[in-house]
Amino acid sequence: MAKKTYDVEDIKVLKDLEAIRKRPSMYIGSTGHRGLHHLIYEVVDNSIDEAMAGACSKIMMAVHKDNSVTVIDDGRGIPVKKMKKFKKPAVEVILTTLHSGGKFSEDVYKVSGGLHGVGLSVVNALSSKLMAEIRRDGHVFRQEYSRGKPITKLTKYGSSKKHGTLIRFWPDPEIFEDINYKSETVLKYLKEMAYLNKGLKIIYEDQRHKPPIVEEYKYKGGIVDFVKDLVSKKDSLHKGVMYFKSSIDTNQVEVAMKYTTGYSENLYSFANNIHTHEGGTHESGFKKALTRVINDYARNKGILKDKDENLTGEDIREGLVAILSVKLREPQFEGQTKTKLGNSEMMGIVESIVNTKLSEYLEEHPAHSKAILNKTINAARARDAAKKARELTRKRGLLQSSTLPGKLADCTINDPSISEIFLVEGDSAGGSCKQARDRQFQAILPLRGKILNVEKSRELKVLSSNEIQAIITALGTGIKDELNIKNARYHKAIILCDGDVDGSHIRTLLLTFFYRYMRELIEAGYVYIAQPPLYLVKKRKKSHYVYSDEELQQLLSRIEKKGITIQRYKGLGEMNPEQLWETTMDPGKRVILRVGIEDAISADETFSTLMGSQVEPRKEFIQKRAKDVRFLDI
Ligand code: 0RA
Repeated sequence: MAKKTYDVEDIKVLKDLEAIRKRPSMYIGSTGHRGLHHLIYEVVDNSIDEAMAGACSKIMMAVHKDNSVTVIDDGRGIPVKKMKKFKKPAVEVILTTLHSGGKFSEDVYKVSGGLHGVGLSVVNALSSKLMAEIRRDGHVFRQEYSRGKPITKLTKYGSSKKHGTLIRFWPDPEIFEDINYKSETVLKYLKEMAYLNKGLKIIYEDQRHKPPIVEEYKYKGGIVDFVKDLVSKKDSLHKGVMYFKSSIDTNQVEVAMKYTTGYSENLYSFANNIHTHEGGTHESGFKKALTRVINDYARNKGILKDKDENLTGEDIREGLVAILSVKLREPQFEGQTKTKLGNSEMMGIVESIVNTKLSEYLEEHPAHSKAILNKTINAARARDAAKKARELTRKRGLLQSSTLPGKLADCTINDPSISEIFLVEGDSAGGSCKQARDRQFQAILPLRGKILNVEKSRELKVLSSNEIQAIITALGTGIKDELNIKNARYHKAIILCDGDVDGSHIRTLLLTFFYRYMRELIEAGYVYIAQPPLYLVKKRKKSHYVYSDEELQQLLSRIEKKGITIQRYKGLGEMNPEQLWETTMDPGKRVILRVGIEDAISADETFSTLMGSQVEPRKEFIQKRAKDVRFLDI
């Protein structure tokens, strides 16, 4: 009888393993960049669970030279006792059975549901090798696996008074398209975890660099520090950070928020430390309460009169930076990327807590309240004006394609699917492009200087900018809710800027505009970035275009350097029309990058940091990213 149970359990393990390796995306979302990083999140989430249970104060992680990853925590250590049912140590069961982690502990809050919480067995199955080392019950234990199967027994090594878990895994190149971890992605996640778990120390070491990149995060202020960080590049509307924390039964709600003088809304919500990108019930509850409290306050103080309409949620959230973090026992995650909280009870819970706490705050801080109300009322007026302006422009047909902008050199063919438009930095480069193009299917729209930063301006101002009107009209789709992709006049909108820092700034301004006003265009895959060459290398009669610094280094190391000349193109204007055609516009030879939103959220965050109102952080970002073309394929 006992033997039979053993077989059944063993078969289940093999089945789980096969299922995970056959369809990895079902468990980790993808086998690309996101899926690869998900392995780290999965392991660290387990350590975070220990921290939430009050059993862990420090997490260390390292990315090694071979892209293997070690995560060490000082938690209780994965249990090692033999389990009767499985005839195996608990750790082996946890590392080889789907969704088994939760069953071993009574901890109240668990990262579970959604893509997070699929369990360590998924990481194990998708790793060419995995090593677990556990300190608990006075000993050190170790076991090794390959592609999910144990290759050693759990072995006791000497004694130790410490407790904790070490997991090292080697992501399987048979599964992942690319096994290179990206420090930036990992650090962003670790920093977020440190903010959400007040006082938890998280140390990161990237050993692929010489010397290694080391970062350490620990925040005494928790999400208050998070908000301070988010507003550090922006201008504040009031002093301090509004903060409150409260619970109903076992449901915890924590909020930190602050208003900036800007116009965008940045609300980040979390449930059991999982970033709920798609929002959900907790976010709805927060928004409802915020709208109600501000309106009530405005009426009580006589700022809104009986005849006045209520302020809208959108007006009230203008310039707001907020972190909403909830903890609940059995979170349910829904939505396309499983990042939308579904527990219906959370709506009322968050609403009621925010109602009470925020009203108290406003009463206690009249100066802040006044500043917030002023801003909100201005936002309402601007929204009203924008609506009227939009109606007017619509009436005049400005946002439709009836009157094409004067600067546009349109193509002659009338088939959008093979037509393209180049949005070109500067009038002079625009002129060269007009001469160089194939006028049958290539249209040129020159743009003067820097276009408006849409992150820093309200809609009314954005829509009254000439350059932006020209873009909208030329593309023909309309914007925002009224965008109709079927009306696109070109299926390729190609951004063409200089290869310098200014050029990359203009390119980002354009992308921000597309992201905020014409997102569907990006989603449809209609937005592209042109790649003009950076250098022209000549040797005797042969010339060679070079598109990046790395390529130049490679070329120079290959060829005899005597008798060569290198010309660096500072701007598009330095190329004559033939060169421009040959290198950048000829569909037979050019390379263009399609701008995709694989992850709309990281794009949003990228644009928010980039477009904040203080100049310095922005510069730093651009220079760091300027050469990294792949980032544009967000
Ligand atoms: C199951 C039960 C307990 C802890 C863990 C798993 C655990 C897993 C990981 C993964 C990385 N670090 C970890 N730390 C702990 C509870 C153990 C107990 O009650 O003693």
